[in-house]
Amino acid sequence: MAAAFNELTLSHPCFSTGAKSNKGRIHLPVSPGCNINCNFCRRDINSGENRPGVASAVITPEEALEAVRRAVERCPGITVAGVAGPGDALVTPYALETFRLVGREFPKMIKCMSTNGLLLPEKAGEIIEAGVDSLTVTVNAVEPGIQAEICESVFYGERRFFGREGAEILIKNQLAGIERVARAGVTVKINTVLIPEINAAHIETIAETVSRLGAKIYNIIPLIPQHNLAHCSAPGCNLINRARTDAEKHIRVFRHCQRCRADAAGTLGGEDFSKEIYSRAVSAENTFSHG
Ligand code: CLF
Ligand code: SF4
Repeated sequence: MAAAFNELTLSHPCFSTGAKSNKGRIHLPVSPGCNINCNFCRRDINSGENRPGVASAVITPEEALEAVRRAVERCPGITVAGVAGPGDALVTPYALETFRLVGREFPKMIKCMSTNGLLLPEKAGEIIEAGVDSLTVTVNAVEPGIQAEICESVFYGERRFFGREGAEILIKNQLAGIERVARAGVTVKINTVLIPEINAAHIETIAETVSRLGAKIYNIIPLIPQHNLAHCSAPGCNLINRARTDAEKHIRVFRHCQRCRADAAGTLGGEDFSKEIYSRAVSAENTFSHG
């Protein structure tokens, strides 16, 4: 049985809506590939950048289990084992395999998965069966015209779909998948990358839509302009606050996002000890893609 939302607000650092939680998470970088092309995404394997989509290496589910063992020993406050990239968690079977392994050895550990949601409808049963407690879906638009400006193409059913056609498939699958897993009792969080020139006026519509489908909490991640959206601006505090206020009319809003790497370990904003777990040197360049 997945942990209930109220329980997660006390024990999961990305679900606490009030003061910053003193609980921590370890990200297990087991998911190498992705099936969509977000215009702001620049996945990479390196040690120096502090942002989503980056890990020092991709590891196997067995190595991930070993990483959880080391993390719990190093920091007993680690309550969450998360898979957030560097690619999409549902493209390969490794994330779900990892959760099965972790769940057997650490039954109290919260299992947290992040996905773009393209494969959510067909993988929902497996996600529920693997005991995933919290699922983050990155929804950057619910209007195909807006999504087409954010996501260049979608690879689905052995074909690549571009622009509006791909956006329609992605949105349809995200929304159907969110509803299905939320109904099964999995706590759903939504991430939206806030892009001032593209989706800033659309945040309230996204929040209202996902809340209606059962999502419990919403996280607005400010764009770091890079890759094909390098010409866009990083949102300032006023715009971020306005977007949060718009969203909050419909759904609870999480405000402490650290735009984590895919192999982050520790408490949010606290010391990151992933270098001890994954043997890499960290020099925190703060750039970004998704979360
Ligand atoms: Fe990781 Fe994401 Fe789970 Fe948290 S992060 S998979 S929900 S355990 Fe958290 Fe990091 Fe922000 Fe993500 S601060 S990028 S929202
Ligand atoms: Fe894939 Fe996430 Fe990058 Fe988008 S941001 S292309 S979903 S890895």
